[in-house]
Amino acid sequence: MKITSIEINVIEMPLKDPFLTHLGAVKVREGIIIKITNSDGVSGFGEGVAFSTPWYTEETVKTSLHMLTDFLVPLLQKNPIDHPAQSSQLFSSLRRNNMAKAALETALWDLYAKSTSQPLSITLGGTRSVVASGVVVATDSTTKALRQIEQYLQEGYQRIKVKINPKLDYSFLSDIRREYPDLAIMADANSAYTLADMDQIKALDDFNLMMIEQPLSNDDILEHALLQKEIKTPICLDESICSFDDARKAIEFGSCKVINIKVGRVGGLNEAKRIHDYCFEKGIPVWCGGMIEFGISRAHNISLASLPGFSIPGDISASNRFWEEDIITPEVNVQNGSVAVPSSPGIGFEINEKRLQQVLQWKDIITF
Ligand code: OSB
Ligand code: MG
Repeated sequence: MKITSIEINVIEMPLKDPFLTHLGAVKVREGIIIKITNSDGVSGFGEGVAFSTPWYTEETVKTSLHMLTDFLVPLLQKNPIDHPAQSSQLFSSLRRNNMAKAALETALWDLYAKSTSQPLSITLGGTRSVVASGVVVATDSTTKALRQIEQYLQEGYQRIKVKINPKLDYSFLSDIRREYPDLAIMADANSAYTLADMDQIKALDDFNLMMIEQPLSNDDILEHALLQKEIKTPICLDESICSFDDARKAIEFGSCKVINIKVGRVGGLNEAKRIHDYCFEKGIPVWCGGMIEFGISRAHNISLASLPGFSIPGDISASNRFWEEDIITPEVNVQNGSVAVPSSPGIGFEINEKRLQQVLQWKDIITF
């Protein structure tokens, strides 16, 4: 892979509606779009999914830029690679900063797939031509949640995830269950509970949830195992799983029955695939998590979710779930509850240059 330049773009776009969790509201999304070009003039794209503030993980847009410009890009300049998997090896000499690493690594995968004229899904070992779509409702109002669920079901989404916390759980979920007795619902707590809330969490077994996502601390594996022994609802881990080893330990300890794989959180597609392969072998279902992302990360998620172990609809929603206009063309669309996996080389979507320029805040080009 003879790299000639790496372009780093910082963009910013307002969400159509604020995204509310117990940790705060996201109203405007900043993000990083990476473009890596090779000596044949082929470009691969990646997206940095850290937020402006460290509310979900410790990374931010600024820490990502620091890691990219001061460490990760220089590592690639000094160490030419032949395959994207070698970049995860290279980046492992730097601790964590997984979203910054994934921004570059995913761009290398797109570039590699394009330079071998293969769809990224095939390069990764994908087997599906469509992936099932799910969507997230993130509001603290039951009325709004019911209205949004109705709209999303009309749009065809196959499952709904709702954000919960100790002040918004039992009666919120029973109102939703009453309206939709058969709906595939999962609840995401984003670490809002502790083991002291055991009885309150146990009560949620009443709602036949597909799973409860990350009820306990963001960095915990042990206490989730204690909790899983006490509740019927399967636990899904999100924040706690930042690497293959985290996934292996969580499964060995019985801390979860499902894993949400996010490419950014685990440092790239190579690690995401390793986690997928391990879970597939162990019979642990996985699904692809969302990050309120723009089209580039959305596209990488679609290719990843085409792997056989992604047996549960992920946070794979249409571009119009969050954005008036996305930065890719065509936009991601949901049809009959699914998104088509592209069959053209790489991620299978082009950059919408006009839209990118409209939302661009800052840009740097590093030549090799
Ligand atoms: O906890 O899964 C989460 C969005 C941003 C940060 C964390 C989470 C989320 C979501 C996914 O819930 C929303 C989406 O992009 O579909
Ligand atoms: Mg989550």
